[in-house]
Amino acid sequence: MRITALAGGVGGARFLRGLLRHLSRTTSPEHLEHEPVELTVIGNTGDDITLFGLRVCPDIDTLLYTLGGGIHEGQGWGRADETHHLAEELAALGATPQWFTLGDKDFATHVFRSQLLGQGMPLSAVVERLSARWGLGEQGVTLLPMTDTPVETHVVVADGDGSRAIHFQEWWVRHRAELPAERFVVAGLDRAAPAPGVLEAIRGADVVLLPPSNPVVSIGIILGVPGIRDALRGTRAPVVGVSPLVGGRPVRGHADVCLRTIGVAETSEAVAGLYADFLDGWLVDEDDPMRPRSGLEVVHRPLLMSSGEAAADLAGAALDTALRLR
Ligand code: GDP
Ligand code: FO1
Ligand code: CA
Repeated sequence: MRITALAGGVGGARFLRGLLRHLSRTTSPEHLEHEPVELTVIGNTGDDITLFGLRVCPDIDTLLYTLGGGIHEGQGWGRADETHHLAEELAALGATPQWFTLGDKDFATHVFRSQLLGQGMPLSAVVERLSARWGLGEQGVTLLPMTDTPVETHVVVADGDGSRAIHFQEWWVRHRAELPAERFVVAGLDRAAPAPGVLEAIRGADVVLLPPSNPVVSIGIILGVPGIRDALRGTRAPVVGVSPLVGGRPVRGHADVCLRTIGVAETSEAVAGLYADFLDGWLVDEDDPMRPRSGLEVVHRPLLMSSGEAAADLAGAALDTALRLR
């Protein structure tokens, strides 16, 4: 069975780790339900940023570290058991920025990636090398960046009488999304080509899953890569998503601010509306007021991934919904 998922960082990674956990428990000898699964993950690269001359891909790295067992569980991003000698020395030198924390082990990823990119290797090939480091292949997982074209999400913020654009990470991390945002501008997106294998993974999938990733700056950016949305509309696979909102609020992060910025209500129903042209099934929280509608199966489930088991249950419910709709 070929499963394809679109994913941002922490929400996407925890859901997909839950999916792998669900699959391993249902393919144990006593539950031989599923045929072997090939999971292809299409990761957001709009969050990418160049810092200290190094290319940093936060969402891709969060996926690698989470699925590979090296993530800092408390933060949800970065490496477990980190030290910060390099960042401390950079700060002592007066290097900027100092609002983005990079640990020593994490730095090694960025040095390696930047070295290979500098030699002319496309990002997708670099991600393949990093995936080998984290044992993704052994788990049946192929991680693809949405595109090899450098793309960067910027936020246009009010500034006195005018406005200026800052990098998404500066808005999100430094300003905690508290600087009033006018709009998002994604540099390079209109000319970006899907990375090799991306469209094939959507068109050839048996099931497509949308984890509860940020609908604006994670999933929304992936959908903006020319060709990806059309592939989702055209695939024969059922497309099933999970709402990132519980009680009208994101479980973590600032998806509510992102939705307000693009003029979309902070409800699961409105988020489903962003995917209306290809979405077949939608998981919302048990207490969510959203009701079934024609053309969309709405499934109420506990939506909090409060443990590995809860994440596996949620991913299992999304997969079962998709298999029912096949
Ligand atoms: P990011 O790139 O690190 O921001 O991660 P994603 O874009 O993949 O996911 C962020 C979204 O995941 C946020 O909008 C959260 O509301 C959502 N999220 C995080 N944890 C949970 C959870 O346990 N359940 C659900 N339903 N959504 C979650
Ligand atoms: N998020 C933060 O809130 N503060 C940080 O200092 C920070 C550093 C960081 C370093 C590497 C990495 O892969 C991710 C990092 N993140 C940090 C997470 C992050 O970039 C954002 O949460 C997401 O991109 C927002 O979607
Ligand atoms: Ca992100």
